[in-house]
Amino acid sequence: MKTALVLNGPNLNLLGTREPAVYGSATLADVEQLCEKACAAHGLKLDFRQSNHEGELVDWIHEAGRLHAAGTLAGVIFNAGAYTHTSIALHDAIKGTGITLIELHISNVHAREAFRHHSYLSPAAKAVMCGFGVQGYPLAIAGLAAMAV
Ligand code: CA2
Repeated sequence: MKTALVLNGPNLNLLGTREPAVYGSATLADVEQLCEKACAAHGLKLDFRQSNHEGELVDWIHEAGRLHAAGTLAGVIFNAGAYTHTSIALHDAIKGTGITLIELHISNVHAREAFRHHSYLSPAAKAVMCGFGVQGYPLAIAGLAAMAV
């Protein structure tokens, strides 16, 4: 059984506690449950993580690269939060790993402030999903499963 690695970046631990008009009322624990259910439906094993630290996210992408090389990774779903718009380090980490990575955003970043319209991750991602609320996570897992066949 291959692993779907779901990575969440800075401040996503606050999900459900503030800004419900933008991000909804589900907590990150609720999102993990949605992902568990979707992975079970698609025969994948879930590894779900969150970090507020750019370097830790870089380390996790490197780890995903090793799992990919070992043939045990289905892919990565990555909500990098605000690092999406700032991090060349995350771009560099993804590039060249060969992993299937889906960039995900809960909100429609293109309908928000101009500084959210540019992503350093999109050029290194296989696919990009945004604006589906937290339902984007199980939808992205279904997409990952469909790409794997
Ligand atoms: O829409 C998304 O998922 C974002 O990746 C969320 C990031 C934001 O910087 C991106 O532009 C779009 C922010 C994550 C912070 O999440 C919070 C959730 C609830 C309360 C406070 C922050």
